[in-house]
Amino acid sequence: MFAKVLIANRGEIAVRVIRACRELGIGSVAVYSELDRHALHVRLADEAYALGGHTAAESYLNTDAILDAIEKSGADAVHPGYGFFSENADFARAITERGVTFIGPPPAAIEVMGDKISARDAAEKVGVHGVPGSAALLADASEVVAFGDANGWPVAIKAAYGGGGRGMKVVPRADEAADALASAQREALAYFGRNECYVERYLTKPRHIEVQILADTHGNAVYLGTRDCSAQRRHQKLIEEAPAAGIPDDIIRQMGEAAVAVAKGCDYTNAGTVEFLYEDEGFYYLEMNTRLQVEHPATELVTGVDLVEQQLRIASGEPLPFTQDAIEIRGHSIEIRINAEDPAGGAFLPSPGPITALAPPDGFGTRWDTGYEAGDEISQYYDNLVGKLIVWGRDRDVAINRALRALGELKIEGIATTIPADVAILEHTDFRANQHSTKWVEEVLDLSGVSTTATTTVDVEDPKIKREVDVEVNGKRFSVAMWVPEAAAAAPAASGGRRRSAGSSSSGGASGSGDVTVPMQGTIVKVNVAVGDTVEIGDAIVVLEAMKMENNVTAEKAGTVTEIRVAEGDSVGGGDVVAVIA
Ligand code: MV4
Repeated sequence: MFAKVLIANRGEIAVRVIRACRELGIGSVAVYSELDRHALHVRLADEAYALGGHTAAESYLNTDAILDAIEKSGADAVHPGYGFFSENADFARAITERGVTFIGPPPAAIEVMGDKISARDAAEKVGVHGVPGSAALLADASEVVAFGDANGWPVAIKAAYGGGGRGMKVVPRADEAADALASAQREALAYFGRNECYVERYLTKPRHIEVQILADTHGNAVYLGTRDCSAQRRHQKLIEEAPAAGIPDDIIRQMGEAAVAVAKGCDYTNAGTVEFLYEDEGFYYLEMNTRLQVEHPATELVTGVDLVEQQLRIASGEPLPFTQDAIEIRGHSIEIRINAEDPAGGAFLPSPGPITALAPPDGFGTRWDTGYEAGDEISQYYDNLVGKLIVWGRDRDVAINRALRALGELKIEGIATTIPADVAILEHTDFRANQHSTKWVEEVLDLSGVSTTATTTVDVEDPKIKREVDVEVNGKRFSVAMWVPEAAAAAPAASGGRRRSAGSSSSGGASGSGDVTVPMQGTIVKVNVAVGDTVEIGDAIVVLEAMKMENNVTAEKAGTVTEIRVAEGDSVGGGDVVAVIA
């Protein structure tokens, strides 16, 4: 087993890995950006090293700074968490070359699954199929028409080299095929640099089901049941559950065996997830995620398997301690993601800022995974996941009731959160009846009037709080405890300039800023408006892709668009003004 693991990540997942290391007697090494100097993962780790920088690119994605921290700490393995370097084969190779273990799959497996065409081929090779479609790339719209006439409408045109949610066009009828193909090819070229597209049947009410797998370096691989992640909007998951409910046992077994076959087919090791679409007792391979996922605790609660412990054991060469027949799914779990976003009637406006109060829920079957405590700040520069509430119940109804009970206890002040939207989903009869699909949150769930107003109460008495003051010696952090007035402790970092994004704080006001700013660095993938357009509060002005997710950047003010400062494909930094509304 490793002596010391460096966690190349931040927030709740860094905390999750540090805890697993501690339980196994492994030393933990945190790394941190300027903004995270006092973050919970830094406070909990045995050692911590500064990366410098504010944005993800300057810190957690700075290969040289991370390699330097590995060297200084003497860590013998690196856990990448999710996001950042977790699916970066070059990073995995770079550390492996230095004799340090990457706690994840082999780089070659990351590469196979990182490309949509090779990932599909890898699954086909072992008899696991995607949605039925034409194998060939499309040369002409007549091929779309022929496919639809032969297999039924609607059909979906997808970008061959695409990924995420982009580039898919739904074609309801033959006479829309030509326009749809042209549009899909244009988008594919703009997003992915290649215009090749293919066609497949369009599933109108699919569920997003994923299978967790573990594979060791001795040729053993198992599946640990399913998760249903259908409750999502714009490809951001809101609530996940395990197991996926209402799927016949024999189909669950077939999906599990298919997932294991895909993993074995690409010589996969460590933890991974195979994603499927499920409709009418059919399941169709989508892709494989070659990392530990945000929603992994849902699986842990119904299997009793500590997935991070198994990741560490597998990476250090141990064989899996159980076989497939020993894995039993007990009861039901639900994970609720709590993000620093105001649901704002469905707009989901980012709400970074200091957390002034945080009281986590507790009780039977209740788990709270977070990277923050009261007094910490949610930065606009990183993913705004505040924490995950994961509950277990003996069945799905019990778990839903427990989730609602625990959400009622959870108190978060200072920032707006997605809790009201999570409650709206859990309370909805469609969700309770397991009638929802991947389109349900966006097309059926009514979030009008659902919003949190950010509470910005500051304690007037200004009590003294414990504050750790850091000293860095050669970039290594040492901390000293001090009792200081809260206001001083909460003072923001001096540098940085643009600190607050529009759309983040002053929630709900009728006269928000006319400057439309992006909340974090990323790429503009869509500009929805033109100069002269009239917009309402909450209208999506541009779509920003950041950390593999698409985010609507919305108007804070109603009026006329007088300026657009970006084009599709532009890179932007957190706080940049992308449009002006007068
Ligand atoms: C589909 C589909 C229906 N039919 N393919 C969207 C993202 C991409 N990775 C796959 N996606 C879909 N492909 C066919 N033939 C519906 C979706 C889809 C979806 C899939 C998974 C999770 C959420 C989704 C939300 C909307 C659409």
